[in-house]
Amino acid sequence: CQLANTAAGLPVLTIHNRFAKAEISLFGAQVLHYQRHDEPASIWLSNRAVLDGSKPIRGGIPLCWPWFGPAPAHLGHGLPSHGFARTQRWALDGVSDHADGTLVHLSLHDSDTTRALWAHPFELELDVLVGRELSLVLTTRNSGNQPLTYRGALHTYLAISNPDVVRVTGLGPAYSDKLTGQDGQQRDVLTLNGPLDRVYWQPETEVNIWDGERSLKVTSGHHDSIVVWTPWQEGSVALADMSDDGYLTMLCVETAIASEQGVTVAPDEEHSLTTIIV
Ligand code: TA6
Repeated sequence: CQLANTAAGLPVLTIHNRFAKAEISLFGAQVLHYQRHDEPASIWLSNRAVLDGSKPIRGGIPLCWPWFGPAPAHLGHGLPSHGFARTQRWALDGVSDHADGTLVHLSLHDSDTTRALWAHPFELELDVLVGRELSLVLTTRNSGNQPLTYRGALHTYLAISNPDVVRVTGLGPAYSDKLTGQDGQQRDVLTLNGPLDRVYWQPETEVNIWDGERSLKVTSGHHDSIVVWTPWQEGSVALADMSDDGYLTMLCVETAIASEQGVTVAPDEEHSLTTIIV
């Protein structure tokens, strides 16, 4: 593995082992790339992603934490969407080789910067295993003396070949549609034919994304929902860091804690949110 700065100055760890190749940015502890040998990439990165640390990176697996979407109103105004974990510089604590792949350990602790946005003391750890599977474990440890409530997501941008052929199964019936503000029931498999931004509340542990010849599987743990998002054409055009046809090759399937109550972690306790992509 190798740690080097990109041309724009972003510190990126490259892992190349007998299973796969992966890239992880220390800015945001964000997986940017994952590709098993002799297979197309599983993870999508925008060809217009801003890679200089000045804004969140479009694509890969952004870590949304300690809130999902807009900040809860009681925290005040002007806070960044999807929290601040994705725009902090994380520490690289270790890289080790194992029978099933390369394990990368990253961490982020509260600092003056984070406490200005959110008062809680915390220790956040991300373990990424790069093997036949890509596995992420995001552990929230409450290092303060008050209960800590958080929400978040492993906001995975999956690479797809063509949205017209994509079928998603395992999402369960009940969803909230963020575009219409309505709740709905998924009757069948999910197909894509326009912008979609939904929170599925009763997903199965495994969500399968059938993409013509290929399929991807997202296995989640300790979440309360799966979020599915595609901006479609109008959304891609509106995003400066996505090309106008970006929606043709990506679909977000996110292991999330999106409920209003979130997860509350007692002092000295921890909670881990997990996703495995294969
Ligand atoms: O997870 C879906 C979502 O919350 C959408 O509402 C959409 O805005 C997307 O994430 C991207 O958010 P971002 O802040 O990265 O532009």
